Amino acid sequence: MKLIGSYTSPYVRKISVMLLEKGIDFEFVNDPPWEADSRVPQVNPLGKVPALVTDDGEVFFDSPIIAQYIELLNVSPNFLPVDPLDALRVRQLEALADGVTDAAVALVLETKREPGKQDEQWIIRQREKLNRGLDALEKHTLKKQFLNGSELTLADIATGCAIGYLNFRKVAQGWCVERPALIALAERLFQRQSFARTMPP
Ligand SMILES: N[C@@H](CCC(=O)N[C@@H](CS)C(=O)NCC(=O)O)C(=O)O
Repeated sequence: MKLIGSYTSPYVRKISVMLLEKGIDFEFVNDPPWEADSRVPQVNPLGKVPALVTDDGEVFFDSPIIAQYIELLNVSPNFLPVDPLDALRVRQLEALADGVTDAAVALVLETKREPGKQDEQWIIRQREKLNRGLDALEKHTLKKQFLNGSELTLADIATGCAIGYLNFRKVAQGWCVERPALIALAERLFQRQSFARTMPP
């Protein structure tokens, strides 16, 4: 299978980490979607990465759908609980972590605009989402090794990628203040080979 993405995308990293953790072979195709000659729109009409192309040529996007496809391959370790409602709860936390990433990406894009053209209200709104999202993740992580207990799940992988992106883009430098459980989780995750090998350049 081919994973089309860029080295800096936190959503692509989420999928790379899953594949590496499971030991699934894949070809990484570096195709940053912001480049004028990007071929991503030919694969994903939305022009976004990640996109996954299976060996049969079927295409899946976006990252939660790709994650579900990878889980369907039944390669251990599983990153979703067997019980459907428990699995949905993990997916809810994945959506929360992805939402933190969405707010961080929006902040990065907005603050790249000339100072006079930046929308202050929009920036405040994204910061609020980011902070509320991190607070909720902190609450879920408290007194646990991982978000769902003692097993690594998709929720942890998405959270690690969200925090990794905050660190990489320095978009919320104080994210760790009063969030000790998230700091411990991030340290635990970043020690894993899958996270070390997918650090943004
Ligand atoms: N919800 C999507 C978000 C994907 C996304 O926004 N990727 C960014 C890269 S970090 C992208 O491709 N942006 C290009 C664009 O929006 O045109 C997912 O989880 O896959």
